[in-house]
Formats: sequence, C-alpha cells, structure tokens
Amino acid sequence: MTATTDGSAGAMGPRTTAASDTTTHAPGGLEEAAARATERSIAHLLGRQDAEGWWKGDLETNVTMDAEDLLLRQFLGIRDEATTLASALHIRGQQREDGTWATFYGGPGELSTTIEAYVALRLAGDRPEDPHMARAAAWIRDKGGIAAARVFTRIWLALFGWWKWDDLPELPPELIFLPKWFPLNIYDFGCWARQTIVPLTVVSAKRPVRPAPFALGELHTDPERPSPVKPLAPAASWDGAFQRLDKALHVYRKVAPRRLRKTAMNVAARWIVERQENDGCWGGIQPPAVYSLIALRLLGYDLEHPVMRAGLESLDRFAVWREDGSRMIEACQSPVWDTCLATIALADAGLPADHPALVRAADWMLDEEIVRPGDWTVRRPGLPPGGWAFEFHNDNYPDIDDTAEVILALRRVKHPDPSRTEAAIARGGRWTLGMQSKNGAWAAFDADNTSPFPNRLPFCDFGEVVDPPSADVTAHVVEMLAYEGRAQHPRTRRGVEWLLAEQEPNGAWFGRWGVNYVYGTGSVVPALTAAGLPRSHPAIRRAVAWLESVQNEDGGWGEDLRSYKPQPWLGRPASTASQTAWALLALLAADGRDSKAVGRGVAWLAATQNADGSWDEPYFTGTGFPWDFSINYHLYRQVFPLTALGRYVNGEPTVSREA
Ligand code: R19
Repeated sequence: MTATTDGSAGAMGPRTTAASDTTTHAPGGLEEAAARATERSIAHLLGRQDAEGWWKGDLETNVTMDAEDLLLRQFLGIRDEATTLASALHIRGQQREDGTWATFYGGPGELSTTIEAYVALRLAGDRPEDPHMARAAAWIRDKGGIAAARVFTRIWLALFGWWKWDDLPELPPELIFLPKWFPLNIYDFGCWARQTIVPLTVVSAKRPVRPAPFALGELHTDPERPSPVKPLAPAASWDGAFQRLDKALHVYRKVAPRRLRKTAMNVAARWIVERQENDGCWGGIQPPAVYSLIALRLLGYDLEHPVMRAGLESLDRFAVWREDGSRMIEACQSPVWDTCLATIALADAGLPADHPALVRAADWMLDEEIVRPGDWTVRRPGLPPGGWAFEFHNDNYPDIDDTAEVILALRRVKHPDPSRTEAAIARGGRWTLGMQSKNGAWAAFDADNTSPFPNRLPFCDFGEVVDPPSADVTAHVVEMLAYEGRAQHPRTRRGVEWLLAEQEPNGAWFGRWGVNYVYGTGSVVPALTAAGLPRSHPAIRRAVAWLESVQNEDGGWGEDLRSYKPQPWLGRPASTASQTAWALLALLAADGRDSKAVGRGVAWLAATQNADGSWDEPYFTGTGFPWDFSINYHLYRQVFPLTALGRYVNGEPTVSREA
C-alpha cells in the first residue's frame, strides 16, 4: 500500500495568478528570482526521494479505476466493507454539481465513467433516491443510458446480468491461434490492449453472470427495451464489414467446436500465467490484472492458488490511501519515469554529477534494467535485450520512452562504477536503435505495431489499441542518440527526417503521451537542436512562432485535453507548471535565455511557486490515450519546471560530438 504523497487533487480552482511586475520588468530581478526558485525546487525534490533512490508521484486518472476495482471484488466475492467505504469516499469526492464524473479536471461529464461510478456507489449502499445519485441517473438516461456506454462498461454490467452478453461484440478465444503474420493476431494489438484482450476472450466465451445485488432499471432510457438495435453500416465500408464479421462471430459461437474452444482457453490461460510479473501483476497496469484474475477464476483457479493470491495482492499496491480515509486506485505506477526525469532535472539545476542523491538514483535505475526478452521480440526476434520499463515490475514490456530518458539521466551522473553505467547504456542504446519502426520513427513499446485492423473491431471503442510511432517518443530517442554522440548515425537521421515531415502546418507537433501540442513541440525542438539543426532552421522558427502565439497573457502556457478533439475547444486554458516548462524547454533550446517569451515564462514559474518549492497543478497534462484516458502525473509539476529553470540558469546540457 502506498502512502499518500500529496492531497492537492481536485482541491484547486482555476488559477488566476499573474507573474509579479517586479520580476517581469527587471531582468536582474528575474535571474535572481529564477535562481531562488531553482534552489527551493531542488530542496523540495530532494526531500521527496525514497531511501532506495527512486521518486514516484501519484498517478491520478479517473474513477473508472476505483469502480472496476470494487466490481472485481464483488465478482470474486471478496469485497469488504472498509475497502468499499474508502473507495466510495473517493468516488463521491470526485462527483460534480451536475451529478457527473469526468475523466480529467474541469472536463465534461463522461457517460461510461458516470455509469461505473454510479454502480460502485450503489455497491457501497448509496440509494437511487439520494440527491447525488438521482442527479447522476437522470443525466445518464439523458445521454442514452447503459445502451450508449462503451463496451468495457457493458461487459462489467453483463457480469451481473445488468446487460445481455449477446448484445456485446464477440471476442473469440480462438484469436490466440492466429499466427503472427495474420491480420488481427494478438501481436497486432498494442501491448496494453493485448494483455487485456487475451483474458477478455476467455470471459466473453464463458459469459459468466453473478447474482445482481440490486436492479439498475434507472439507468436505462426504456427499461422495457434496454438494448436498441444499431443500424448496420454499408457492407462495402470498413465499419460495415467489421459489423458483419461480428455477426458471423456470434453465429460461430454457437457452432464452435468445443474441443477447439477448450484448447484455446487453455492456451490463453498459459499465455496469461506466463506473463504474470514477479510482484503478481500483469504489465504493471491495473486493467490487465483485473481481467486476468477474472479469466483465471473462470478457468478454475481458486483464490488460494499462488497465481491468484499474488495477483490479488498486487491489486492492493495500486491503492493510494489518503489522510481523509479515502482510497484512490492508480492505473499504474511511474517510478522509473519519475526517477529519470527527476535525475535530469536535478542535474540541469546544477547538482554535481557525484551528488549522493543522483548516485542513489543511478544505482536504483541500474538495478531496474531489464535484461531478458519480452513480447517485443515477436517483431524484433534477433535483437538483444536491455531497456527499462515505466513501472516497478513490468519486465515483459520495457518501453522505448523510458529507455531513452534513463540513458539521458544515467549520462548525467558520475557513478563510482562507470563500467556498469557504460555497459547498461550500451545495451539500452542498441535495443533502442533496434526498436526503430520501418518508417524511421519510434513508438512506446513495440516496433511496427501499426495494423489498421484492431481499431476497426466493434469491440475496440475505447482508447488506443495499437502502438504506432509518435513524435514525442521519437524526439526523446533522437535527443538521447544525439547526446550519445550519434547524431549522424543513419537511424538518427531517419528519425530527424520523420520528425520534420510530421510537423503540423501551424508549426507544432502532436503530443501522444502528454497534453498535447505543447508537449509534442516541447519534446521535438530540444531534440532537433541537440541533433545539430541550426536554430535558424525553418522548422524551428515555425515552432517558436507557434509557441509564442499561444503563450498566455500571464506568461505561462496551458493546453486543455479538448485540443485532442477535431473541433478544438475555444476556451482559454489556464497556464500550468508542466506545460509552461515544456514550452520553455523548446524556446530555450531554440533561442536561449534572452528571448522575451522565455523571460515571461520563467517569471510565471517563479511567481507561482509555493513557499516549499513545489507547484500546484490540478490540471491533467499527461495522456494515456488521447481524449479517452488522461493522466495527472503528480511529479510533472516539480520535475519539468526544475529542468526549465535549471536550463535557464545554467544553460543547456552539453552534447558530446562525434569522434
Ligand atoms: C511516457 C511513458 N509512456 C510511454 C508510458 C506511459 C504509460 C501510461 C500508463 C498506461 O496505463 C494504462 C494503460 C492501459 C489502460 C487501459 C486500457 C484501455 C483499453 C484497452 Br483494449 C486495454 C486497456 C485502461 O486504463 C489503462 C491505463 C509518459
């Protein structure tokens, strides 16, 4: 169980603070203010390092996590009163005036999340006639009720008979037999979806229904006809073709050879068990753990089986207990990511390379290196291992983003055993180069995970289910390769070419794993300059012009999750510490500290810092899946401002030049 690290979530209103006049008008004053803010921020970050050397901020998402945790416990018959009440306290605390729940701070009500939260509160004993519940139910009905919810939500409801299994897309377990070259085989799915879908094939084949502890008629628009028939798209369209495939699979279900099905489920069970991490979880993230436990239970594993016991124990580690007695479930934990970013920030801020905190961090990161093959070998069979995952335990899925940033971080530390660092960096660099996709760019977990088919399945109506290359990850890799002295390596050059081709007409880059264009642009520009592009390069000038055009009046930058929507939100997103820092990283790399926009941004950071050296950030600036799943990384508001301030005060890190 993780102790709460801060309780700021949800407590803040929109920020109105402007940078103070004294700092914006006096350049000498600004440098002093920046230096003071840097010192305070260093102290704050050092105070939050674990004795083992890592940092970890809470990873806040939305109440779907909490609701599904309770529904899982209900399904397995292990839901207890204390856990239920603590979760209900958190869920109630996140409800808004209009009765809804959102997926990010200040966002609009979201139907599936609101349904799941409502059901979880009913499990906790809240009554339909309670005003907060009646408001939620009325809103749910107004939006189309359960019938309009995403597939995952309706699966959860089907587990208790609140939805008909037959009215869900089919996901046959025979999927596991498709060879690696065949469309829709499990390795065509992104690793997070793969680990979720394999157990769900078992669940949807078994179609279990546990007794419902209460009725849910109030969540249907028409309780007499709960599942309206959706019209079919034209057969010649992709949607129409996949709808008909789903109809065929519903028929196949009735005629599927029983021996084949049984074998498929056994193969799936073995696949799942082989992928359980040594701490009992699956892939370091909560959703696969939840569905794997249900699938294995349905295949006869009892709760005392070592696999099940370890799995159930790992679930408790996703729970953050807060001082008010509430319990929040993290979708996953970010210690490796937080630690490499904190190390880079402290080094940029001027901590000596042999500072004990940095050496401890490097030691811990070196111990976290993954030296065995994982699922990524399916697409890169000959490649030797050597990378880092995002979480404490996720050895089967190292990711390219973490590996690049860990290498950048290790380079900043003077470790007493340099040969150890060198060997780890060499393995990580080789693995990263080998994971380049065919198009010259890099994705998060896999190479060439770009099939167009998984997203077409009626089953996949939530989030991303493939892992194509992105500008932010590619930028981090290019930056790392440049600092490793490999800016001229043909693979680096291809990455740079891909980035240049990906720039949006307005000069920005799309941010896949952070919100959004400010993150993409803040990642790409420092990578391009590190790789040797002149500051006068047209791509860099266009990026600078774009960043300057979206700087807020108060000197900071902010971008709302709504920028992922085709019709961008026309509100004025409030400045945030992490996004202001990302913009500054780009501007500092492009124009240096004398830029006027840089001065105003640095002044905003200095003026909004808390007395203890921290920043507040209720806004979500991390991305799990664009729009559908957003993350508030609680350490982003500390590490990125410190990196930006550090580079303002001390200049850019030095790039080693090729021999
Ligand atoms: C950069 C580092 N990154 C490259 C790693 C970021 C990890 C983010 C945490 C992701 O946590 C998840 C992952 C998946 C899910 C799902 C889910 C949705 C659809 C399907 Br199909 C399967 C699973 C739900 O919640 C998640 C959380 C920052």
